[in-house]
Amino acid sequence: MDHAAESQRTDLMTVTCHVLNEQTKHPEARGDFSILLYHIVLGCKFVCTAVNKAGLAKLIGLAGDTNVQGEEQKKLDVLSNQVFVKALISSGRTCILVSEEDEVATFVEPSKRGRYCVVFDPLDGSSNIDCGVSVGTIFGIYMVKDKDTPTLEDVLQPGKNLLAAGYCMYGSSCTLVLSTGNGVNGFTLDPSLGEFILTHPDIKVPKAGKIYSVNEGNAKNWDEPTAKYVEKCKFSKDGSFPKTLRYVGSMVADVHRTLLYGGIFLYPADKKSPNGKLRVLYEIFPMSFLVEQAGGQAFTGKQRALDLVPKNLHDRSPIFLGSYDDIEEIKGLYAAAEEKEP
Ligand code: FDP
Repeated sequence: MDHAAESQRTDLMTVTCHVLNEQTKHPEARGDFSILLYHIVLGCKFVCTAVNKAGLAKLIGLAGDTNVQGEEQKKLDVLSNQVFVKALISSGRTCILVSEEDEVATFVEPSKRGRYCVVFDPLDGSSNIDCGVSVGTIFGIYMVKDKDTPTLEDVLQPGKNLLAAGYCMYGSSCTLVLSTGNGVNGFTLDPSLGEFILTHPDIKVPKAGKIYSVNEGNAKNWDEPTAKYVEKCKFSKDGSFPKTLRYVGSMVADVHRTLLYGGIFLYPADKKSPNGKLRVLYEIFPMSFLVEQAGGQAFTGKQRALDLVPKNLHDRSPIFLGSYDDIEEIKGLYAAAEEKEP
């Protein structure tokens, strides 16, 4: 990239303009989807500001502390959830909300109802907040079948039915990555403008990668295909270089790196957690949607991740996602293990 030329660019494309441009490709569109995304972006900006201040919490009384007025302050994940729930309901375009923070789904009251269901994790990776590691918001959007009679079936849909998905990473910069089913684009928040600017158009995950990303502390409980794969990453027998290990432990950061640099992110099943750790609806589906839209693959160990049909809102599944070729390899190992089974 020619950085000198980039710094002189004046044709800045904001995420709002980008979404409106996309809308013009659908003459029947009424702008509801653009309004919904505008509210999601607003929630992301709010959470970004809150996360940036997290390090000052002890000093100025944020997150779980008592402020100068003696009021109890909310923890960042609780605060983020409330911000998103309010932003989504006030868009007037949502019908059902499923949040990682809430045990049950929120059915929006009829007077504020719209056609969209949003599944989201308002602050994923929040165990990393106190040490300043990147965290993020993950979201997916479905269309309700009948907005007058919404049911849980409207959100217990396979990931392949998602209309859009994205995440916002609160890291060294604040980055929004979005797909409306027509490729993947990345936007970086310009804090002086308060706008997300298109900085990573048409993201494509490299076909093969040199990085593997997994919590190796769980290795003693892995199944054979996962163990074999990771062994191969380190001690390849075909003369290829060993892969590099990178694991932040914050899904948004690990998936973001995988999208940009390629490689594989794994959160497999293990003996202690036979369904893995990550949640299907608001972690696995949106990330798998983005990875597929960027030319990669997402696999559960048994099937394409986006074909899963969740039974419950907070279901979990093992997940392997990333570069096309790397996922082919792990698929091969699982297929071989299945053939061996009596
Ligand atoms: P966290 O527990 O910090 O909220 O699902 C949540 C998540 O983080 C993911 O963001 C991350 O990929 C994963 O858990 C990390 O799990 P391990 O600590 O078991 O590696």
